[in-house]
Amino acid sequence: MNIIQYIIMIVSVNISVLGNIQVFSVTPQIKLVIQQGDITRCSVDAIVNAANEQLLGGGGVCGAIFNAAGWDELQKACHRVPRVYPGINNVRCPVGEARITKSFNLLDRGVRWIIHAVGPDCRVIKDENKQNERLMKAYQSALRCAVEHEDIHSLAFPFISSAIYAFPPQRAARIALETTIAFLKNHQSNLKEVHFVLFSQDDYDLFYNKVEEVL
Ligand code: AR6
Repeated sequence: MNIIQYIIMIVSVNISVLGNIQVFSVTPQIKLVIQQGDITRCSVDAIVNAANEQLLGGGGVCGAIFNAAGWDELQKACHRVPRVYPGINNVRCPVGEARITKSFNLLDRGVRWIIHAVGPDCRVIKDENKQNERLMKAYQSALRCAVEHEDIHSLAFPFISSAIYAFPPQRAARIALETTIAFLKNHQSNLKEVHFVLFSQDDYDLFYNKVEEVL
């Protein structure tokens, strides 16, 4: 292999690892980053988990985050979050709310916090207005949690509720972007960067096409 072929190989490997990425300005101080990839590889102060009400390790992005953080330690930290209705059930974070834990092994990748946000499960909540309102609240709660921690300057979201919880993606993407952009424009905070990390090319294209309509 000659030097040119070697350089081409290195550049294309890096592009495929990083995936697509686009940066937009929400305000002169705050950037919105739309990127394709694995959220556990994102070097930000806090990542958001698409969690369940019990804060149990699960599948999808939740499973990836638990695996990367260290399943047992993160599960123990989630179990230390108080139950909302003690003695009745194990709900620790109702739909539309968020809770924060440490990040354990993700600290090695620069991530200090995990914000667990629960979106609506559309297999259970069938009313569209309720689905929309609860998804909006999940994003707002996660953002509020980030703002309350002054050491969080950068935050990454996955596409909450869009897979196992079956939220229609077009509507979910609009809510994710509108809610986040409105929040960032209307709240003073230490946040400088908010990322949406989309796992698939289709979801990346969806966000990329929607963001300019919303900004
Ligand atoms: N990085 C970024 N995004 C990812 C990753 C990853 N490593 N893996 C999957 N996604 P889902 P939900 C995307 O199903 O619909 C869990 O069991 C995926 O492609 O993870 O909110 C929880 O414990 C999709 O676009 O979350 C809950 O019980 C997005 O993440 C329930 O699933 C969200 O998909 C939550 O379901």
